[in-house]
Amino acid sequence: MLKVVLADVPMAHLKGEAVTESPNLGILYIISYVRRRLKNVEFHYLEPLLSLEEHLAEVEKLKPDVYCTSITTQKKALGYETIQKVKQLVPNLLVMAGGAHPTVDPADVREQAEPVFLGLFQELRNEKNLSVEISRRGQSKTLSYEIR
Ligand code: B12
Repeated sequence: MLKVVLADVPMAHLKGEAVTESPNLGILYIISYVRRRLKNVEFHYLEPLLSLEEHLAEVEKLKPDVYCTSITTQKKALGYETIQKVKQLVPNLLVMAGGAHPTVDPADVREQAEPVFLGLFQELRNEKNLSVEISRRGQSKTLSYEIR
């Protein structure tokens, strides 16, 4: 059985606002579409009402094979932070990002993903610090990561 988590960005701090008051329609569409066509896939939906800590605790408990997240541009910083923490928790996890932000700015999402992958390889070689130079739309910058 393939275990798949589809997640909203955890936004417990926005309790009471529209964004935490209903489940993500895009994610529910995906689940109902796939469910009707594929057997042996178990879906778990993580709602926006969870705090980051609750969200991570669910991922740790479920230990999914695939973690999918839906991100808008406005929530991308929290989305990326969540993905990084999820990756640290379950290192072999396949992560997919979709929704409004990856649709309008896929390069930005790739820019976040590539160092994460490189970080995992570096970690395998027991290196403690990682510095990556990224070039995008003619501008370059250096990102530094401490491997924990
Ligand atoms: C309804 C709606 C809301 C509702 C959401 C209701 C709900 N619970 O689902 C509410 C009012 C809560 C809301 C809140 C917000 N929204 Co809104 N919202 C919309 C709206 C009008 C429709 C979205 C929708 O339901 N579409 C139907 C579903 C089926 O499609 P979908 O969500 O796009 O999902 C599909 C794909 O994106 C993809 N997909 C989605 N997630 C994933 C994940 C993976 C892994 C994969 C592979 C694919 C995938 O597959 C889905 C099925 O086909 C859109 C505009 C639009 N016309 O799309 C704006 C829009 C998405 N919202 C937007 C914004 C800015 C916000 C807020 C930041 C507003 C705010 N200041 O609080 C918040 C943030 C929400 C968040 N989760 O971060 C922007 C996003 C812009 C951007 N660049 O990211 C949009 C595009 C409007 C706009 N033009 O500005 N929103």
